[in-house]
Amino acid sequence: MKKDTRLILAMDVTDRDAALDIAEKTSAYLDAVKVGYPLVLAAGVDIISEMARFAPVIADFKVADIPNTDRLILQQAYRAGAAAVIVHAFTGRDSLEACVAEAGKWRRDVFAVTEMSHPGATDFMAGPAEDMARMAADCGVTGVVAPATRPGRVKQIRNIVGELTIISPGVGTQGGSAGDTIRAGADYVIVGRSIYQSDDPEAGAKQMADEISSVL
Ligand code: NUP
Repeated sequence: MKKDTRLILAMDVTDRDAALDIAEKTSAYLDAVKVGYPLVLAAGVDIISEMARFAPVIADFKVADIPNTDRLILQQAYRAGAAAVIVHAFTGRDSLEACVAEAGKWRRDVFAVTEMSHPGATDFMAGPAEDMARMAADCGVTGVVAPATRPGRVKQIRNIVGELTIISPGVGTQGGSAGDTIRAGADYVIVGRSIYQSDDPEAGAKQMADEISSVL
């Protein structure tokens, strides 16, 4: 994944043509586009290769199963053209190792979720998040997902994962700031609604990319 604008667009748009149109218009400002269940369930798995014409695709499937099922899911995501897949870390070491092994076979990336960005993440996930980050780094993931809504936590997770890539959702609509998140140690911010729901997604993406570059 290139490290240019450090902006990843979360494309949770459920209309295939609208999603492709927004991807085309914003691609100059994106290092990657993230697709998840909303778009893939609406448009079919081929949307991954269609999106990949505009930017590398991160498949946000938050994979959380036994090792064999995880492996089969990652295989399908990579076969469909995903450059990276997001998986959960809470399922434990054997599941995560299976994901890392599958990613290695395809020479693609895999990111593990540590602590999520929404308020409910503090109910259960925040407690073991640092242990999950440590385990994920030890298993050999490409990087981790850490919450832009809590830059202090991004900083703590950065201290644990060293040079690994941190991608951070929660900027914009969820309340996080792109500048604060990058300053806290994230490599990329993930932004969805505040770009794709704006009247001018291209201008929104440019503005976000400019905000990021102003703190680099
Ligand atoms: O902790 C997470 N928080 C989060 O928002 C992990 C995620 N993968 N996401 C995803 O990032 C979420 O599912 C959505 O696709 C995107 C954020 O979108 P938005 O809040 O900017 O619209």
